[in-house]
Amino acid sequence: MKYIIKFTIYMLLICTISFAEESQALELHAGNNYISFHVLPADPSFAEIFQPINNELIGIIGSGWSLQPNPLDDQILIGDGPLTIDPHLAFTVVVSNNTTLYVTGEFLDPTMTYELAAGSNHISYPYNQPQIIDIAVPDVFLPLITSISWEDQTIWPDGDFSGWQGDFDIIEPGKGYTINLSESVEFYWNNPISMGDVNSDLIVDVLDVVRLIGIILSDEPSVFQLWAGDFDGDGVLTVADIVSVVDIIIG
Ligand SMILES: [Ca+2]
Ligand SMILES: [Ca+2]
Repeated sequence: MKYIIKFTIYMLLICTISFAEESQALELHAGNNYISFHVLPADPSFAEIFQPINNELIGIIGSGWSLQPNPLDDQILIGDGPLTIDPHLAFTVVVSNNTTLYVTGEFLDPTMTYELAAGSNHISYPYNQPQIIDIAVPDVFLPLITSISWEDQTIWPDGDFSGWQGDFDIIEPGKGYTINLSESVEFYWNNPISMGDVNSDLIVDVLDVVRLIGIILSDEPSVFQLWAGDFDGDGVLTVADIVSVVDIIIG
């Protein structure tokens, strides 16, 4: 009997860990907040995602567009902006009071790249882990970058491109960044997550094995999960991939 209870508790624990969606909490302060998402649902509709903070929402401002709540219908937004969130983009959210926006869904594709133009580009930071700027931006891009800004804080590369100067040292999840470039380039942030780290907490351990089992048993894997777990590169998550993660753990 004792073993049955233990087994049941263990299975419940596994289910709780395995089938939870990813989530992101965005703390917004009254006024303008320059943000981006690293978790999005399969259908990332602006109206649906921002509906929980509709009472505080004044507007969403992107590059050349804006959206506002419809005073007659809190299920929709009005304005000339897009209906869905492009995971590459950052934008400004204007709220009347301090509030927290919770989003559930999946981590973004960790290999995503950005087609950036010469001049100003408003881009997301697609990872749930912060990185110091020297690591977050691969060295190859330093000669092309004039500056990177978040809200009123700005940094720029040293004259000899060996490092950074300015107002911040860390690129953080949930923030939006404006990158100013001298020429167009296909940009990417350094990916801080390693293969096997299916839950993206910077450690490969038994929780990743449990998560992987849960995905195999239940879900269609997300792009992130497939990238993190498909060690044999056959396009599906199977027991062979679990064995590879266990190999990493036991060294
Ligand atoms: Ca992990
Ligand atoms: Ca596989």
